[in-house]
Amino acid sequence: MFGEYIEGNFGNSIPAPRLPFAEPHEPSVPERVRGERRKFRTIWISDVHLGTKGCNAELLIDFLDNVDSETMYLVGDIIDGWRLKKKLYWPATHNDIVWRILKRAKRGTRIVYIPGNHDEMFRQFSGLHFGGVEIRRAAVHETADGRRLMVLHGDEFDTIMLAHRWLAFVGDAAYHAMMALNQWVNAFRQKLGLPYWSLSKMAKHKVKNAVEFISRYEEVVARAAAQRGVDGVVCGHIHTAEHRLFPHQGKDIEYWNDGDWVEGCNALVEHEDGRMEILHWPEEIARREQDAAADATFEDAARVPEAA
Ligand SMILES: [Mn+2]
Repeated sequence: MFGEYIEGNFGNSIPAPRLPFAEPHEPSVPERVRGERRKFRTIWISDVHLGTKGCNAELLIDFLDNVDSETMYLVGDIIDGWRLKKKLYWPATHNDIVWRILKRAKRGTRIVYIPGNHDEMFRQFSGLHFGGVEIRRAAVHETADGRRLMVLHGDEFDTIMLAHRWLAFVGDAAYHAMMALNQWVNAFRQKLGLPYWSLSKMAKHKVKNAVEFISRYEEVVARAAAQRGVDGVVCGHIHTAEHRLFPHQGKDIEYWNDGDWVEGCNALVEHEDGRMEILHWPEEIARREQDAAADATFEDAARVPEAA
């Protein structure tokens, strides 16, 4: 399904265009250096939605200033072109994020940008490099322990999901038709002196809430990965960080969603040994602050005997 995007020659390289917001000389929020950055083999982030008020730029700046990796995947919906087309909203902090990403590329991090549906205007540049950022339609990532993971934004499955929704709707219409038929049949049965016959069990199939939708989406994406013969998939798009395993022909297909920077503020990381983990950044900040407070208390306690 994505073969034409994944394989092929991506060796082209042309100079970066001068976008109005790209690469200012200094960011408005200076880079913070708190000792060593947490180093990972790989980092995946997506659904940042720069150019919208929903984007949690401050938390993402904090994240970028505290972590480092050999490779970083930007898994789509980084810039919200849809919203920007309607109204230009571009605060300095959003510029700071672009600055930090380009700076990482310069420092030697391999950056792979896989545009999503909100930044689909960059999809036309697939296969090209801009300022050290490689633009791809999809990618296959190999983990340190040799697992092959398909990386894509995930809107590719919207049509399939819409078909599911249409099927659900047809099911719904059929259900209502059967309920009408049920009434008619029962009126007839009553005349013949037969007992009431119910279709109430059908109601069980009428589950169409968000949880069901997300669960089905995860399954559809994992199945597509299984069909491509890879060990798993990393995507974004539905703003729900998650790790699930789907059994397929005697092995488990990994489903990873790196979440978003609108609500959850999550990132997916791969450690040096190939182990993967979803980071919930607000929790990481809380832990860091607790540790700092504990250290301060310890230092205070250590000072007491000297003072006495
Ligand atoms: Mn999307």
